[in-house]
Amino acid sequence: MISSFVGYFVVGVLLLYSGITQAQPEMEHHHHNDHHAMKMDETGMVMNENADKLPEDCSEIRREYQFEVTAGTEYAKPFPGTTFGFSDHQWQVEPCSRITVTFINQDRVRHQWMVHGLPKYLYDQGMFHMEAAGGHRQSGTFIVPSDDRTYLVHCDIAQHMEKGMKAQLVVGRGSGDLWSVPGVSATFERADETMPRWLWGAGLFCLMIAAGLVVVWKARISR
Ligand SMILES: [Cu+2]
Repeated sequence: MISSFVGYFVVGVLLLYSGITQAQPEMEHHHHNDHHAMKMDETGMVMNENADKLPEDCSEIRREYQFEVTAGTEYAKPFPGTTFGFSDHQWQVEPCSRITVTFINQDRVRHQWMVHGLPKYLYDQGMFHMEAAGGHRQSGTFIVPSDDRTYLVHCDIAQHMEKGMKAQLVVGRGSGDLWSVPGVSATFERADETMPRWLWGAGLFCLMIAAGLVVVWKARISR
């Protein structure tokens, strides 16, 4: 009787633990210690801007794009479970394009528009990065390589990506949608989804305690 209770208890703890570990957002750490190709002032910064160096697989600039991206809490409204958002969560471009993004921050807190996975010989740490202080805008240009690829775009400020600031830049046919991009991969129930998983583990844990108490109570009665 006691050993089966211990068994349930261990299973309960394991389930609760797995619920907790799965609820942990994946974190990426970046070290911004390189100061070349960086513009910075009180309105924000632009890092690794590249308007003229061609990726080695491109013979010419195939197309020019100008995007205006607005960041703010109002763009989170269509997506339950999010707090922040971009005015668009997906941009489609041709390979070897030159892209100029004007990033407008409507919130009071600072926000970023950061692309990952670009060639490291052109972009330090493979990223192009803009940050706009609250109420400010930044503008920057970069050139994408020739391969079909989907690049992660996000705001790297703690918890902002998890709260909705995740997007994708699709070059050519792309390489598949990224996970939980609001309005794109339509699985932003993630915030809602992790809650029940937590509650489920916690609920089970309570149930185990209750079962244990019943066992102890019954044992006392039969004494
Ligand atoms: Cu942000």
